[in-house]
Amino acid sequence: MRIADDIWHRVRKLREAIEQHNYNYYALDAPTIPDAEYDKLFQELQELEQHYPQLITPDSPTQRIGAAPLKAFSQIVHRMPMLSLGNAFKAAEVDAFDRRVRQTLGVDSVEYAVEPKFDGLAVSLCYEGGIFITGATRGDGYIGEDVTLNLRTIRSIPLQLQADGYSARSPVFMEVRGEVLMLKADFEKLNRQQREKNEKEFINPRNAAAGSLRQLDPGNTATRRLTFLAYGIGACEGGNVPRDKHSRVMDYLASLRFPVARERNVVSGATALLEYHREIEELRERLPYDIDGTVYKVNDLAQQEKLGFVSRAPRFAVAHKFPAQEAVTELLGIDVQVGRTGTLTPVARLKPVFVGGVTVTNATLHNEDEIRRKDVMIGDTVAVRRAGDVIPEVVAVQKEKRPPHAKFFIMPEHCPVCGAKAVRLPGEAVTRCTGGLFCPAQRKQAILHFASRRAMNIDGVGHKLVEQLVDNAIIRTPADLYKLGITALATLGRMAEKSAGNVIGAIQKSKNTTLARFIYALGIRNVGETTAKDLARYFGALDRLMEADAEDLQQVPDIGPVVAQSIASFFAEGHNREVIEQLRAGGVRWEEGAGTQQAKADSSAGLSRLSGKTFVLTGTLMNLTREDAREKIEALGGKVAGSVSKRTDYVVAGTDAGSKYHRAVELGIAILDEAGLLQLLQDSQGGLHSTSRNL
Ligand code: JCF
Repeated sequence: MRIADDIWHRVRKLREAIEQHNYNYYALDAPTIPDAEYDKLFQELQELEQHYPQLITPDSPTQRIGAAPLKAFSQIVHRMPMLSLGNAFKAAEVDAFDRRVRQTLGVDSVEYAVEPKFDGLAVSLCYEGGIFITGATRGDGYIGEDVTLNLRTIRSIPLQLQADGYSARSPVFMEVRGEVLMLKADFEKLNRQQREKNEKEFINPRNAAAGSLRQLDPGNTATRRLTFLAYGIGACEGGNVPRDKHSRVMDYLASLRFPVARERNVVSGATALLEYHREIEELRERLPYDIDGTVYKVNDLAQQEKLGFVSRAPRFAVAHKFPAQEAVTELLGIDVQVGRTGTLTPVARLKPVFVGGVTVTNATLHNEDEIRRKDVMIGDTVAVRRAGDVIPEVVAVQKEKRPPHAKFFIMPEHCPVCGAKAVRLPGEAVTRCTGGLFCPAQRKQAILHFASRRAMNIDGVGHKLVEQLVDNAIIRTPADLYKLGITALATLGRMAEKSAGNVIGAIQKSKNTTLARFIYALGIRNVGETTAKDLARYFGALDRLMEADAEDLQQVPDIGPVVAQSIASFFAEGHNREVIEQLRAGGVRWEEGAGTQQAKADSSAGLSRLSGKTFVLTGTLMNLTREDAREKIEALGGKVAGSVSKRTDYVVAGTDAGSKYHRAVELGIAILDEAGLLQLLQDSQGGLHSTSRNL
């Protein structure tokens, strides 16, 4: 059958477009169309090829998947061996490397091509006449496994080289060297899927990539999204491959559309190498893929040749490794720690182990379910991970090393600090101490939260002070803060009278607050800042909030059954009510209003002037901060928006008001100055107080 020219043309266009999008997505990390659009193009091509199978060519993007499973991998001999790199861990080792290089070359300073060291699997891709023919794992460096079919499923690997300026002269033969890896985001996604299918999760992206690349059925590989990053060229014949600098070889690979590290650079001297290493370590967590160090290569290829090789590693390159983020050690015991809302967290007590650059003796086990999922027992040999500033965690157990005396961990039925009953609610992963503010551990956390900046904002009441105040039985509850005198503080010894005075001053100052801040400061489980604001706006007064049952609470916009229940339970607790009473008696105060709940009922009578009104604040106010103004408006049922529109009711303009002011004038919206706002607030409040029933 003769195929019409326009179909041929369409197929070619689709293939070009799809490969372009593959490149944009995988190599440049800058997709230009949504995934759904890409899928449409792909589907159209698949349909055309189904209809006209004679159009199918091996380099069609649809042919990346689709080969039958293999029985075993065959072997491929690398034309040029795949070397390993010598390692350096310390600055002194990097200095020594640079010194040796300079001495051998007889020069004062050496230029290095530098890049992050990818934590993946090394592979070699063979191109003949610009077409991807075979690909192999590193194997023993001389002979690897033929994983061509799996590599073809990796969309960042060009099937056909087509670079501007080079395409006419693709090398007759070329081995492209690089690493196959799984992006962190794809790894998280894969493990989520594994969890849902009740299948084993992968320990890290590297293992996931290795497992995926070595699938005998390429269909399996295709379902796991892998990425390729090139780092060099092996054997090569013909073409116009740069022969002077490694950095230019990398530019050449990039021009052939191979993904290469964006962070690659050229620097001179050992100091610059170490500086680069620090920069990359700083960047590490934010990179989309795992790295385990940096690679330094003498940039000049003639100098590389002069330096040559020792055994199987080049003398012209070195891998500067980060301290390992995972280490294996022994799990000596499991302690249980208590958090602010009573969360009991099992913490592994470990035989000290050096990991991520520090000695670690504790690591979190998260919760009971995680312990079961990983099948952790006391006495086990475990892998511990410490990445960046994240809390170290136990990631896996080496079950084959489990001793016969290994002990099963059972979550305690009582809080280890206060002895109150510990419960695990249905559907929740965490076990909680029910001791509430009677529990010293919860009490400390609760007081710290109460004093924190976004709550009561008490300067100077930090971790150490609270620890001392509670341990010495000077305070028990947040309310006790308001009974503190300078003498009591001074007895702690660590504080000069002046700073004790400052702390007392800050405590006194915090007495003037808002209802929203106060509700947030109480530290009710599931009640963050936003929910606290919603509650304050809706109820307008603390008593009304305290009297509300779970059903009433669900009437508040955005509050569901779970949050409603935790609020109701909090206020049902006599101890909590007592502390609130003491806080009020101690002088903590805020402005109250009818709230939107009341306002709704009152609005027909025109009593609430702010409920449902939208304000925009602009410029600098003299007596109020913007945050104060917002809180006051919200306390009376108003809303504060960020930009002026037709729906804006008032624009509050301070000094230096800019475009928002002009926009308000344009739209004919009411403009208030600060005095006008205060007047409006006062009027609205007065009106409500005189008519509100529950105050
Ligand atoms: O992971 C890398 N970025 C990397 C690994 C870079 C290189 O230039 C390498 C490598 C492994 C071996 N060069 C060799 C010879």
